[in-house]
Amino acid sequence: MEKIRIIGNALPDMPWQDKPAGYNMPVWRYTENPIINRNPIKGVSRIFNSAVMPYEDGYIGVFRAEQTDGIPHIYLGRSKDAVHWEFDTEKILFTDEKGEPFMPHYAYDPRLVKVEDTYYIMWCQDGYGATIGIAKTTDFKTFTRLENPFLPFNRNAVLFPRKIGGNFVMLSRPSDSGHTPFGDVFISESPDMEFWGRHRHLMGTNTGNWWEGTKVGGGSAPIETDKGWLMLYHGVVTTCNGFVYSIGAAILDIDNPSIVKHRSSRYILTPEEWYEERGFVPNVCFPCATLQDAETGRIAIYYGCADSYVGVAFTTAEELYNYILENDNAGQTEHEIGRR
Ligand code: BMA
Repeated sequence: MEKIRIIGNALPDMPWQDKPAGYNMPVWRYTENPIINRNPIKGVSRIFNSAVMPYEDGYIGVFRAEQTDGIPHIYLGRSKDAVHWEFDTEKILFTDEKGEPFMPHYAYDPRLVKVEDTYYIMWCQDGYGATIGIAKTTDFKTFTRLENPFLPFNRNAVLFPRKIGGNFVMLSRPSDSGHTPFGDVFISESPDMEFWGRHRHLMGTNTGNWWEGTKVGGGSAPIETDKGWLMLYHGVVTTCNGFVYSIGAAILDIDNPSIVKHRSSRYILTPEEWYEERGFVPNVCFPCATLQDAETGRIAIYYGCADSYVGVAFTTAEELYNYILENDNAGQTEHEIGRR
């Protein structure tokens, strides 16, 4: 086994279960999945595609909550153990820089990333079609929306957890305004979280891997390691019965993350359990966050299941890194286009 070290904080009390004996996949599910069931809040039918992180003496999260009027918004949740969650009864109210209400018509698939002392929430919203919204908070009481980073149509914005070369760095997936039958991941930089540029192609669907042949999109915030950024993403294939969303993994160059160093030709998790295969949209595993312990290399993946539930799955940095290396097929085009 090749060694790999997570660069970051220890998180000894994060959720964890050991790999079941004889299990032959690199990621294993929490036995108590799903961790959030239907109708979790009055007026909310389903919570899925949501992001969590450590906060104060526990955990905090931003949750995609499908209201019973059919409109998704982002709700705040808190937890002592990152498994049992208590949710606010009202959606997060975003304001503009002056403190005036500034709500998106709808908001879905949030990610939550801390850079320096500020927490950023990114989501998809309406902006003359699907586009990225972004807000910041330092106290989880006031949430100030920033300028939209990208033009429509775009989804799956994922910020890196630190600046690289002095700039903020964010993944996104240009798309259409419908269910998007295509899509590659791009990477962009900003000196100030307002003006975004140096857009680079990161990874596409041209690998020949059937499970991710339709579209790929960023997932959880990349994890810093001594071997590069460990990136989890979703890969989608179109079957005769619709899309199937699996989870893929790659390693990006630490100083120039537009370079894909290694990418697994095989998914690391695909819909198999009832809560992944059955729901509002069947066959969806959609990663939006991880918790990790730099001491042990343990990783807990938080992923949306069938647009209906939140699930947790476990792995370690070493398991994933070695799986990626064993199955590496980072395409030559990715190396060439990324090398700038
Ligand atoms: C995508 C997004 C996700 C969703 C997925 C499957 O386009 O809307 O929120 O999980 O479709 O329905």
